[in-house]
Amino acid sequence: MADRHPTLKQTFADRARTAAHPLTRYLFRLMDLKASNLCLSADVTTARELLTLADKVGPSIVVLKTHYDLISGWDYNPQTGTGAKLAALARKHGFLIFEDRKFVDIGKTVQMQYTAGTARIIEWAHITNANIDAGKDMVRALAEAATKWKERIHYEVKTSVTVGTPVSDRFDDSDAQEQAQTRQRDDVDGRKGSIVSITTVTQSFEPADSPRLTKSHHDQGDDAVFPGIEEAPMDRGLLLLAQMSSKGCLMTREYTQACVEAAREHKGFVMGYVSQEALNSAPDDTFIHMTPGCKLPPPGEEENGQVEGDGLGQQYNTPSRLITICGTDIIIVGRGIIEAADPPSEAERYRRRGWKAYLGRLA
Ligand code: BMP
Repeated sequence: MADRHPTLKQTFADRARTAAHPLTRYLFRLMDLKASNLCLSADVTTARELLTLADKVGPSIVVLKTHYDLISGWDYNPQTGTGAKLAALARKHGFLIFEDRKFVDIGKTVQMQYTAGTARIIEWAHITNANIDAGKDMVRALAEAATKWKERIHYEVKTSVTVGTPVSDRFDDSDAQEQAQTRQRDDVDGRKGSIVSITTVTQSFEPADSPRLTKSHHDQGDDAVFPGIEEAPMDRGLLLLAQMSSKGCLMTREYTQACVEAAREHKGFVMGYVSQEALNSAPDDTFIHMTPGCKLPPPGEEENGQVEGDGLGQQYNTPSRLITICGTDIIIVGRGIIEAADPPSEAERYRRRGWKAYLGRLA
């Protein structure tokens, strides 16, 4: 861990003022507002379970992490499907959606996987992540795809097919040349042109988290917006998978360092890391860290006790260790919450422990 980096002693409210990425600034504000540094890894198997869990646990979390490809019955409709419904729940409860897609491929392929295909991840997930084993150009590729997407969602494609004399107030400056040509033709003919046809094709692209989309979920009561903060900005963010929690992970120090360099090169898109420790080391590093492999011993037992792995390579640390010693900002918890008898109250237990550890770190 980058010992004594100033961000380790800063409040989330302070970091909300200094973080480079707009979505990170928003997330820190959300954390401060909800007194939560908890991300739920919603690794359930059906869309129905996912939406129910998100609704029930939503009040305790600031990030909901998905693996859309392990969900059966995922509805791909961009307006009314599972992504749009999750986006509505995210607005209602005040959390961001993080699709744990771990992109790793050449730039062109990851662009397509991110923005197109069946899932259109960029439409509903505020955050996604990448393994940069393929080289850091793919981070630039994803950043460019996100920029294009953001431009496109406010963009209206207008195709105007005109013959004759256009009515001037229907056209903007870009049509001035065409109008001039029409006037020239009028002069040559010595007679007035007439409008034969004006066809305007308007295609609107609506973001999945547009307030207007919530209208389709009125029947579910999910059109509310979490009080105390505005809706999340339209920016999309990337986390770099810099270190993993699994036993025998092959990510070397050099690989992790390459992630740090790629993050610094793309501050406008990279929010931070999925890592096992804080990686901010340069004075102006303002990245956020999210850490999986987190579990509490059962209620009543010592929090700092050892928690066994899952027998399939997953290793666990307690919230206290990850936040206080390793310096992470957000703990990612899956089975620790999902498999509890009462997931919402177990999520609250994790939220309280996580927040206490954060306050302890500040002190
Ligand atoms: P659980 O808390 O149930 O072990 O789940 C951890 C979640 O975090 C899983 O979704 C897994 O894919 C993810 N994850 C991880 O466990 N370790 C990593 O290093 C990176 C991950 O994304």
